[in-house]
Order: sequence, then structure tokens, then C-alpha cells
Amino acid sequence: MDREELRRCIHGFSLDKCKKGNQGFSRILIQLFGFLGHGKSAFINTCIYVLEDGEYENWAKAIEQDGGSTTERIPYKLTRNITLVDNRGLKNMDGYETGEIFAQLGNLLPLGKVDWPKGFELVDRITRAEKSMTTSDFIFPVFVHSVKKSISPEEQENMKKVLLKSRDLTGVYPIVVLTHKTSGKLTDTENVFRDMGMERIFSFENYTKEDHMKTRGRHEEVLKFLYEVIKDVEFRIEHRPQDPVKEIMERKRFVTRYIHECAKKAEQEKIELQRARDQARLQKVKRAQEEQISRQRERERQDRDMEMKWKQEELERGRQLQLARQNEELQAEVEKLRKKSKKKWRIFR
Ligand SMILES: Nc1nc2c(ncn2[C@@H]2O[C@H](COP(=O)(O)OP(=O)(O)OP(=O)(O)O)[C@@H](O)[C@H]2O)c(=O)[nH]1
Ligand SMILES: [Mg+2]
Repeated sequence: MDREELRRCIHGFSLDKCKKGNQGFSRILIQLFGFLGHGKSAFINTCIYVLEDGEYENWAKAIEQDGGSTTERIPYKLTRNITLVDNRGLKNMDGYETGEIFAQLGNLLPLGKVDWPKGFELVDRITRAEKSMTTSDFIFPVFVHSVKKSISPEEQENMKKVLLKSRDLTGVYPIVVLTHKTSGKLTDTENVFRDMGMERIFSFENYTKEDHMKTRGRHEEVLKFLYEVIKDVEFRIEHRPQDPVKEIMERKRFVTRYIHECAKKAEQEKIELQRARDQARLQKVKRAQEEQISRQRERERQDRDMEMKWKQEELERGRQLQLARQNEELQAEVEKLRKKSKKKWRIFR
């Protein structure tokens, strides 16, 4: 299929044209998610630029330098029936932030500003948003990752869990979109995602403010990506009967359960942390007591040694005194004998 045909297919796509009808869906919501600053907004700009084929604009407010910026869930209408959603980026993949991302992916939170107060009051926000929930959106998850950022084994493990949970939540295997394709280890990154079980991986060099010279390769890649999304949605609607209202309720149950599990895990971790702290404190007290006992023993040993030394010196002094006395007596005896013998010789003479 050439570029123009692809473009016609994408523009003309309607869920009503699916073999088994629209099944209650009115539009595809391509939900972009991923870490902060990995190119979600730039990818939206790229898609609009390619599809409109006009002048480049920073529609999705991609940031001017690396970092994070999008704090709202903003929808960008790509065609009559396809909308891209720029979700708030993740800082890390801990239970709390992932709960937020699942709530966004599941379309359980309203579009617009996304406040992320620390804690698990997310369930309340989901309940409050219930009235404004749109059930007629077919949710399609797309995970955006920059090849410039390497993935540690620990991150890979967490990412895999999140990607598989997103599949369970939406019923669709997420497509992986790799950005900055010419500035990093593309093949290595692709392999990491393949190892996580991701089959559909697209890589892009996004059009940006600095580099938006139209190229056939980039244009075609984007059109192929959108065409793949359409074909996947058609396949799913045809092969898995859908009930949008039931689905959103299931998604709500899924996310609520996930949040509760995270809260339980966090509570358990808190208890274990407290237990570890108590144990450490006890160990410290025990160590201090042992040190005190050993110091006391050392002092007693030193006292005993001193006493022994003192007694030995005392004994030595007594012995020396006795020796000196015996010596004096001996000297006196010798003197007496000497005098006696002198007297004897004088008589004989
Ligand atoms: N060269 C190049 N630059 C890109 C590419 N993708 C994104 N950028 C740039 O990287 C920076 C961050 O991109 P954003 O699209 O704002 O990232 P984000 O994922 O929307 O970030 P948050 O909104 O914070 O989550 C911007 O300066 C983009 O112009 C790419 O494929 N190639
Ligand atoms: Mg952004």
C-alpha cells in the first residue's frame, strides 16, 4: 500500500465499517504512556504533522529540552474517529504511579489536569469521575520509550509487569514506540522489549522543532503505525464481542483491585520496615549492654591485676627487707668472729 492509500485508509476509518458493526464504540483512543521525557508529546506532533501534511507546529507542547513537562491528559483529534491521548509521564514504576497510569489508561479519570497527590485516594477520584466516564472509546495502549535511555534488568522486570497488566486491563497488547531511533542502541532496546514478550515494536526519529524536514521514511513509518492500530482494532472488534459498558466496569474493578493490592503491599512493607527498625533498635540496646558488661569485666580484670601486682611488689619488698636483715646479722656475726680470733692471737703472742 502506498502513502496516499494508507492516508486515505486512516482518514476514512470508521468503527461503523467493522464487519460486526461498531459494537458500541465510536472512536479509537490511542493512549500514549511511558516515562517522563521519552517523546510522547513529540510523537503526537509527528503523527499530526504526517497526517495533516502541512506546516510543523508544537501542537502537543513537547518540551524544548530533555526532561518532563506534560501534566495533563490531553486528547488530540487525529481524524474523525481516531484520537491520541498524551498522558502524564511516569517518574518510576512503583505501585503508586502505576496505579495512576492504569487509571488513565483505563479511561477512568477525566481528560484534563492530572493531579497526583501522594497516597491511595485514587479510588475516590475514580468514583467521583464515574459520571463523566466515556464508555464508547476503544482504548489502544501505546508505550513510548526512548532508545537513548538504557534499561536495567530491574527496570525491565517492572516494565514487563506494567506492560502485561496494561494488556490485561485493555484487552490489547500494547504497541511499543521507540523514539530517538538514531541516537541510541536501537537493536538492543528492541531486543529488550521482545524479551518482555512485546511483538509490535515501531521505531521513530520524531519530527521536532529543530528537525522537521519531511522524509519519505519517517512519513511512511507513521502511516504504517496508524494503519496497524486500525487493523488491530478491526480484528479485535470482529473476534471478541465487546460490551463497552461492561468493559469499563471491568477496568474499574481491575484498577481498584490493583490499588488495593498496592495499598496492602505498602502497608505490609510499612509493618516490615517498622519490625526491622524495632529489631535494629533491640540489637543496638543488646550490643550496648554487652559492651557495658565487657567494659565492666575489663575494669574488674584490671583491678585484679593491679592488686596482684601490688601484692607481688609488697612480697618482694618484704623478701628484700628480710634478706637485708639476714645479711646484716651475718655481717655482725662475721665481725664478732673476726674480733674473737684477733683477741685469741694476741694472748698467744
Ligand atoms: N531528536 C529527537 N528528539 C526527540 C525525539 N522524541 C522526542 N524528542 C525531544 O525530546 C524532548 C522530550 O520529548 P517530549 O515529547 O516532550 O517528551 P514527553 O514524553 O512528552 O515528556 P513528558 O511530557 O514530560 O512526559 C523534546 O525536546 C523533544 O523534541 C526523537 O525521536 N528524536
Ligand atoms: Mg509530554
